Amino acid sequence: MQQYLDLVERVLRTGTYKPNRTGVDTLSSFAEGYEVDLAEGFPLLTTKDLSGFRWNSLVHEFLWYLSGEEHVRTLREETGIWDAWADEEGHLDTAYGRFWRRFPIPEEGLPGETWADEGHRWVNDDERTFDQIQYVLDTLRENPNSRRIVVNAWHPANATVSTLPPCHYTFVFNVQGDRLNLQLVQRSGDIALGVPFNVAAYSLLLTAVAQRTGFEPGTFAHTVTDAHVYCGSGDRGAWYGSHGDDLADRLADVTERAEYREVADWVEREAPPEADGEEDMDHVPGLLRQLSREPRERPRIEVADRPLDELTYDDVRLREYDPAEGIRFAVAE
Ligand code: UFP
Repeated sequence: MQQYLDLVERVLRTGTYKPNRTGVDTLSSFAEGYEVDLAEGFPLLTTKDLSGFRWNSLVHEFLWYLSGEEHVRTLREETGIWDAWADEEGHLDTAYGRFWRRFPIPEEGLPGETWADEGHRWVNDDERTFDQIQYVLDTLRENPNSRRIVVNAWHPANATVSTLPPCHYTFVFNVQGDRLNLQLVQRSGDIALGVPFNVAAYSLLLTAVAQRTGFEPGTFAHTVTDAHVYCGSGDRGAWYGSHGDDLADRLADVTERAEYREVADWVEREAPPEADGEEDMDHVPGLLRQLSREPRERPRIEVADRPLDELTYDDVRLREYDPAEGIRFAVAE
C-alpha cells in the first residue's frame, strides 16, 4: 500500500524531534492523513509480514471490541496484547468495546436536555448504556444518507484518568452512492507498530458493516493527529534531534526505492548505537528498509455472512496474502 509508505516518508522527512512520556523519543508530525480504496483489495501491508500471530491477534481484538466487554478474560485466552494494561481479574481502565457497545448515559441530564432513555431501542435499561454499533447498523439500513453516523470511544471522565486512553477514539460512516466509507480519527499513532494494525482493523470493520447493510466497502480515511516514528532513547534518540535536517535532505534526494537502503546505512554508520536492551527501539532504519520495498498485490478478506454479534474467529479469512519478510520493531511503553 503506497499510501502507508508515503506516510512513513513524510513523517521521517518533515517530522519534528519530540521526546514524550515513554522515554523513547519520536519524530512527530501533526495531522497526517491518507485514504485507501477497499475496492482495490484489503489494506494489510505487504511490505512486511503481518500474518500468523499478528493477524490472529488483530481478528481476536476486533471480535473483542464488538463484544462490548470491559475486561480481557475471554480475549487473553487468544492473545496477550492487552494483558499489560489489565489488572489480575482482567479489568481494564479503558476498553474500546465497552464504549462502542455500552456508552454510559448520565443518571440525570441538565434541565432541557434530551437523552435516549429507558425503553429506547439502543439503550440497555439495566445498566443505562447506549449501543453505538447497533445505532450504526440500524441507521445505515433506515436512513443511509444520515451525516450523523458517529461512534465515539472517548469519555473524558474516564480517558483523562486512564493509563491508556483510546488512541483511535472516533469514527464516522458515510454513504456515497452504493459505497460505504469510514473516517477514523486517531489522537496518537505509532507509525511502525500501531498504525498498520489500525488500518487493517477498521478496514475489517468497514467491510463487515458494509456487508451487513447492503453496501460495497468504499474508502477508509485515516487522520492521525500526532503521527510519530519512535527513534530511540538516550544518545540515539537525541541524535535525531540534531540530525533531522540531514535526514530530511537525504530523503529529499532519493529518486528510487532502493536508495532508501543507503539512507538506512548512513543512519547506522553515523548515529550512536542503541543501548543494550534497547535494540530496535529506533524504528527509523527498519522503516527506511521497508520504504525500499515495492508494495505487492493486496490480499482479499472474506467475512462469513452472519449477524455481526455472532461472528467468530473462523468467520474472518485472509486470502492471497503474500508479504515481504517481517521487520523487527520494539514497542515503546
Ligand atoms: N498506539 C497506536 N495505535 C493504537 C494504540 C496505541 O499507534 O491502536 F492503542 C500507540 C500510539 C502511541 C502509544 O505511540 O501507542 C500510546 O501512547 P500515548 O497515550 O502517550 O499517545
